[in-house]
Amino acid sequence: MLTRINYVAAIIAFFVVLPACLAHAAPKRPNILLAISDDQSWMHAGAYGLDKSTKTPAFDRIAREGVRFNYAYCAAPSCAPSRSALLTGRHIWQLEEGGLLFGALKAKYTLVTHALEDAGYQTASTGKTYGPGRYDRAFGRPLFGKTFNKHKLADRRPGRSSLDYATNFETFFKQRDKGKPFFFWYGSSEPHQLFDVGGWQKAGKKLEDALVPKCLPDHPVTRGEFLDYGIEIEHFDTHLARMIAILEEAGELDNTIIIVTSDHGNPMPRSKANLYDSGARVPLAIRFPPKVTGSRVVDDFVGLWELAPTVLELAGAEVPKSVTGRSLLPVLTSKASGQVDPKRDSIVTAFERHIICRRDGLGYPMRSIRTHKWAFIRNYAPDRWPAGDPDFNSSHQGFLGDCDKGESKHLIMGLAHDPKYRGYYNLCFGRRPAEELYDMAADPHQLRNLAADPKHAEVKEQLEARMKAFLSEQGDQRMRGESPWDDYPFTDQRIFKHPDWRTGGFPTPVR
Ligand SMILES: [Ca+2]
Repeated sequence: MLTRINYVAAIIAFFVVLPACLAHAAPKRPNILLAISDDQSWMHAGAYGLDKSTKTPAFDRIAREGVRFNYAYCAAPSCAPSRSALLTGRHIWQLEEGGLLFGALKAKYTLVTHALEDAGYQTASTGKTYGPGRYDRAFGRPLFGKTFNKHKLADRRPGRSSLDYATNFETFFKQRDKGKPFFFWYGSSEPHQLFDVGGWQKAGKKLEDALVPKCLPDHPVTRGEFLDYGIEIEHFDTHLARMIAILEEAGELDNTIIIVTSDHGNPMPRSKANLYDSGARVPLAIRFPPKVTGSRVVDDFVGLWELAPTVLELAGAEVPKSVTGRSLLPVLTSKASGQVDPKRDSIVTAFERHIICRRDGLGYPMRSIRTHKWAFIRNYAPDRWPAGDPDFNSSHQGFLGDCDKGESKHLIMGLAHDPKYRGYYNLCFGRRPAEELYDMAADPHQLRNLAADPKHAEVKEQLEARMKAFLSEQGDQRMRGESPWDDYPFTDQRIFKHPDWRTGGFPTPVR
């Protein structure tokens, strides 16, 4: 009897256990799902515990089961530059025209998608990818192997994309080559302006729950706009939840690296197209158990351009020579929370040119260094207007065109003559000194510039020296006194259709 049991056990071991062990010895390469919203500040993802009105259960799950980054930053707070940096693993000053909105993504900088394809991955996308800007034909292949944008939503809302992102992902998932790992890019057009104005009432949201940055007046209009904005973030999150469910049902969830983030901060005044935290700091959560231990919150400074080398390393693909960003792999595979790598105690961000909103199409050049305690910003052309010349109608975005059209912007512009609100107009749209220094612990909304205070002269000098050393090492032309960005053409001719130079009638800010 015993012999017979041993005989059966041996057969089971040979035909069942051994093949399973062999399969384990050569693990499947992971899939990658990158979910990127458009214009979402970090503070509007639920897991950060700051915004009571915006519910993001899918992001929160990825954060809970993965790593949530408290200090994640985009390369530049503008759609195309942030995305080109993410796709190439480079800073914006290392991308020529690729560092600008309406710029150009050049083929000499290898894209993470192409490097993954060369390593045997299939790549696909739904929604917004790189743009607005020109994609170089010299790449010789599309940005993604396949694009899935066929499925549309039945109930389209104002200011919202018609795409049914999750169904498009499902279509890809069913059609994919099961013999190859995939990289799928889910790029929502939300919560980019415009919104369904007043939609918060129908959604049952409450004005008192809105989270409004302190650079904006506390007013029913700004509160309402941030609630409407939150509904767009929830839309992004709902589709992410459906994608997670598709992966889970197919048993592919734990074999998929899920990254959730946004290209930069909110599109209201003094955020997008600014290097303040509300413009440059983004939500970021990464889930990939068991290689990435979950339930961790990390305080290291990380940049979206560092996702390219990270993803390539996790996929076992070669990191192209053109990548300059450092991989996040050591932080991800560490089991620690808080400050994991002591060297990641600061980050440098940059900005050059957004839309045409100043005479001669000039940009607003800035560099910033952020530590846990301080933020320093160098404005290289303080004689220019940060949101655009006040009397120049960009037509694309109206007056003060580096700030997107929207309810808060129009409130502040409309009340510019009111002494109660004039300070907000100046704060959002007025000229700024060449140097800005903020104590981030005491003043997280960056409202009190300490740069001229002699008490802080030493810390300011130290921060700028550190920033300059990094920029010099990373080949920033501005450190050599060069500024090619104002001479690069705007590659999208649509924005020239209605050049409209006229006086706006808005007061000139006093600063
Ligand atoms: Ca954007």
